[in-house]
Amino acid sequence: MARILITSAIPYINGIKHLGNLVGSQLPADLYARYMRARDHEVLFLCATDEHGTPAELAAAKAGMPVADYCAEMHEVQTRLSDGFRLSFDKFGRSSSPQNHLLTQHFAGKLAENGLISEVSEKQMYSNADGRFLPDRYIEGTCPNCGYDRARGDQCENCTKQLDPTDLIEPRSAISGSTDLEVRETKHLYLKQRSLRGQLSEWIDSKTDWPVLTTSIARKWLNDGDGLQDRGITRDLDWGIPVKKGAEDWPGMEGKVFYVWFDAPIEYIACAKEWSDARGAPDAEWERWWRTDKGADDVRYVQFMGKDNVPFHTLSFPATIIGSGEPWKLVDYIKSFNYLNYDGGQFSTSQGRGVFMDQALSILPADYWRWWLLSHAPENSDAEFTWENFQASVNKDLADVLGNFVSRVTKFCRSKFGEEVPSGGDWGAEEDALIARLSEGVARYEAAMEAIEVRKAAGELRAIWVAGNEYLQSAAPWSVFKDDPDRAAAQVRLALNLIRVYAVLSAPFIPDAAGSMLSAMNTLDTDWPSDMRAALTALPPGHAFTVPEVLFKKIADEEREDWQTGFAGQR
Ligand code: B3M
Ligand code: ZN
Repeated sequence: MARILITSAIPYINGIKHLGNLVGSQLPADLYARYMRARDHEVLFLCATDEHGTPAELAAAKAGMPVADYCAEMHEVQTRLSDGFRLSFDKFGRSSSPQNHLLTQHFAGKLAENGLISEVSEKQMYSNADGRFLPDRYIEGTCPNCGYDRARGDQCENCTKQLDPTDLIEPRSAISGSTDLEVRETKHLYLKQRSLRGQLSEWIDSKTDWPVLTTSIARKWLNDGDGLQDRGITRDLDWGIPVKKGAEDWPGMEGKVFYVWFDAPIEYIACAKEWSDARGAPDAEWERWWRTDKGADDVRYVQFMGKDNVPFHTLSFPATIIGSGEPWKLVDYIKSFNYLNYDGGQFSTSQGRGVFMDQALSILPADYWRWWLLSHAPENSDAEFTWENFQASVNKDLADVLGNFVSRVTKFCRSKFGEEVPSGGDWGAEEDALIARLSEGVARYEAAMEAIEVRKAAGELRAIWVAGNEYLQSAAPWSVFKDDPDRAAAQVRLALNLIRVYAVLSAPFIPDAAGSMLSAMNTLDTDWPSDMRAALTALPPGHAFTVPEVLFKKIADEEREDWQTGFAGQR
């Protein structure tokens, strides 16, 4: 039995996530966590909301709420939706937690002690009307390049030119619209990542088994242009983790907070402490997952994220960990994803384009979405959600293949033998062939899951479902029954047992349907079918079962068309 620490990138607090966000980190992380638990490994699966930075401030302002209240409310909303999608986090924490405040300040203190922090004076726009410094994207004005009058201080959206706020003609505050701006001196902390370049590069080079998507992004940032840059880790904002050196004040840093990307990954650690603190457990509980001097050297740590988050996880966060000089666990494997597009364009939170988590659950149960998203995960390239494809997969894979198998077998048995596993008859060559095929299929499924090849795993699982259907079709107990009821009983006995096996194998993808299958089969036996022949005798003759409700209903054309038009506009 191994110990596996799993984290998903922590979603921003500013609103409900869309299905593209979900499939890029949380959902595949959940698949892996559920699979590893099913294989009897000890798993700690963590996620949280990412609550600091300008997006949180802006969203709170838009909602007309104090930012702390806004975050508390949105954390509840996101918790409810993760539960709805059956994301099986051991802890869904908050980057604004007291645990993260202390730990982030602790890391900053250690980095400073190790000479890895420099203080840099910068000139930044200050808004007298707003009484605050304005981050680049809070400043708007006219683009000097194309004349667009709503260019932002970091970039012109119209001509894509990268800008400095001082380039803008007639700059104004994006918060109040005030033009009463002045340039003021302000001091910020920089993490000297450049001096860690050698160590980071060696570490990345040692990761020969990582997906190319992950390592190519890391190498690009290590080697491109001037290479790894030192990175500003503080901001002039109100909301965030106050800049301190461990428990001590940091002279000159009063009123400043850490940059959101500095504290967000540290939340992976703080979240483990939130998890053990919530149960009143001692620190040793979470430290055995995170401190290599306290047992975490046997932990395998796997992170899940979208490709845009890779630089922060391959360079910035490791720089924090390595630079601290303390024995914290470094990630062992990073699984990253491309983007999921929506019906000929991109999913977009700001434009409300696509299907969002709350909307998805309001039209269909979680398993339908889980199955489609995971079986179409954007692994080797970007993928696209279309309603036609969604309808086709649900109807074919879930309703026609898996659902139909369960319903045919249980109904047939009820009508001929009653609602218990029938006795009599023997298995022959056909069953031997099926058992061999299933065993090979399960071996391939396991290999894909171990390698976190999500689409491939879905394909192998589907093939295992198909094998059962094909067996049933050719064994045809409904015809055999007339001349040889004993033989039909042996076939049905196998098929009923196969429902339990399907529930166990499918649970990581479709946990609710798996639960319904197990309860219809009236069993709590979730043993992994490592020996297929034995697994197919787990429910003995005489074992009672019930015919379940329809597991998956088909999506009708009219329904699909309604959703298609309903979701065409903005949210
Ligand atoms: N919140 C970005 C995102 O949700 C960011 C991830 C943080 S992971 C430490 O894509
Ligand atoms: Zn422009």
